[in-house]
Amino acid sequence: MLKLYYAPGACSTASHIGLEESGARFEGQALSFAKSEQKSPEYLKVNPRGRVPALVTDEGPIVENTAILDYIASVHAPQLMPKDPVQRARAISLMAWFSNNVHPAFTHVGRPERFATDPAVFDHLKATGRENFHAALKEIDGLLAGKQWILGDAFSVVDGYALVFYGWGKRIGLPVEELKNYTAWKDRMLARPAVRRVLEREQNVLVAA
Ligand SMILES: N[C@@H](CCC(=O)N[C@@H](CS)C(=O)NCC(=O)O)C(=O)O
Repeated sequence: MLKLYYAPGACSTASHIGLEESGARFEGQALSFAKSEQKSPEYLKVNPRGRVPALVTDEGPIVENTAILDYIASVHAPQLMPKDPVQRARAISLMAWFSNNVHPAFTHVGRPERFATDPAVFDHLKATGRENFHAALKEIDGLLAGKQWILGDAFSVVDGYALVFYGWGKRIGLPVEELKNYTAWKDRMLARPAVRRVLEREQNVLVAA
């Protein structure tokens, strides 16, 4: 059976939602960052980089949300990725941007020490990261204009990935409610039973009382 390693509220929520939406049977294993479980010798055997998510398959682990989500769709739920090669490339392109730009912008806010050794510049890195992250959320809001789901009419694994950033924006106090398309789409996401199950399991900020 598939086993997903995740940390509640982390970017691994993207893969968690993709799996839950796919209907595939899987075991979820939550790791605690507070206890540094992602750096435990056992977990480093699964992902030597000490990051989540990791999806363990019969053929070994797969890491990186983009790869995990494409794998989930190709093996368990083809309806969750476009079939047309150009549309599929655009879906992967969007996930690559999430992973390479949007996520690292947020990392500057929480972990500036990853980007500079001089503590004197940490506040500057945090402020720049916050600005860049907010700009990315606005870009996602624009991408959602006139669309039901992030790729258009069909829900896909990319939607779960986009939800992570809305929650992170809320967590750091950005005015996410001002992003009208993103907020209306977030409400459509929360109306999906599989998405809700994952957010409740992870006690995500988007469903917290
Ligand atoms: N590009 C990777 C990012 C993985 C990543 O950085 N995960 C973070 C959580 S959002 C993590 O595991 N952090 C633990 C740590 O930095 O110690 C992906 O999309 O899977």
